[in-house]
Amino acid sequence: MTRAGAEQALSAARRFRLSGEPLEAAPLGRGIINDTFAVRLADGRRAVLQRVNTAVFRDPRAVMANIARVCAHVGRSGARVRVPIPVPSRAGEPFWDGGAEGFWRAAALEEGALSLETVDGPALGRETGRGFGAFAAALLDLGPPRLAETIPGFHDTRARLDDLEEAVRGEALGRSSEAGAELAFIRGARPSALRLAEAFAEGRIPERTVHNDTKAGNLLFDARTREAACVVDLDTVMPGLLAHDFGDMVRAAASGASEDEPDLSRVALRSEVCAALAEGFVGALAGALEERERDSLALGPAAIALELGSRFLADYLRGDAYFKTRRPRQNLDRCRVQLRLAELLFREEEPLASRIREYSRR
Ligand code: GN1
Ligand code: MG
Repeated sequence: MTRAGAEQALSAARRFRLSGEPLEAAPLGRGIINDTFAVRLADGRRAVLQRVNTAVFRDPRAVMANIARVCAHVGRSGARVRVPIPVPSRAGEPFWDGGAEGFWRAAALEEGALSLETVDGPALGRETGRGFGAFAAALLDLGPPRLAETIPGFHDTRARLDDLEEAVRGEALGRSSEAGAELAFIRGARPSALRLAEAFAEGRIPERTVHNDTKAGNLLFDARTREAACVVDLDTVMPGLLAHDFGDMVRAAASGASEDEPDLSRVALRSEVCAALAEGFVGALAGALEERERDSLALGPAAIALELGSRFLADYLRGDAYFKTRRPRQNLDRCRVQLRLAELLFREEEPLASRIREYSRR
């Protein structure tokens, strides 16, 4: 799927009931799936226009139906975190399906809310945990029907690891010779990474409705107070485990390094940031966590890091078809960062588990 440009975003913007005439569009954020733009309007406001990647989200209407239910529910819940306010299309739908021009949606851009891609210390870590925790807490009582699984098996770690093996078997580009050490690490860590999935398969922890993509860039902060303000990028909101949200959040924020850092010596683990993320997350879910679910949280970070590392590697072997890349070997670098993190996060599991127990007694 080729990327949409600013011109396309501008013409899509005209299909929505925005508060003013769209004047100018510019790329926004660092998502590696959808195309996101900020569109300046004649009345001085800005809107967020997004083209949904329909190669990834095969049923974008189901995605939008999930999001509508989740936003309505979180909005009513009194949660101390917001969700985006969608802008309807001229036809009154929560999206504009332009066929070959793409599947688009629009939302008001929150001025004064910032995306802080890196969690720069414990204070922001606590707020990140609190924001995502408050979102998860607000969804604990979302009634039936179950949300659509818009990407089946999204955090099915076993299926993700198996898919990597399939990519290795089907290899046509000769790239796996570059990734011998990575493959060996993933195979060796498989049993440890699968403990979370096993706890779920054996009925020891419940399914919840979760965000599934809790990197810090998907939470907006109040620019003045640095409080968590708004949870965005709700495409993958669907059934899953609290440990997935906790895990993805920690693996994404634990090191201050960027996700494609080629110099692995810069990928360190900041234990105090991990603890702060846990403190915020567990605090926001206070009382709702049963012992076994609480204890499952610490299994999330390393499992998700290994899973994502496998996804990056599988995509690299297949010629970079899924995640957007800007340079050769970017997905291999991304894979290496996640594997380094997985290694560090496995070691952090016990200390983190005991912190979580401590915070949940408060
Ligand atoms: C993708 O869309 P974005 O950039 O927020 C991916 C996540 C990964 C993340 C890694 C639908 O998220 O699972 O954790 O990249 N989303 C999808 O940066 O695959
Ligand atoms: Mg996303």
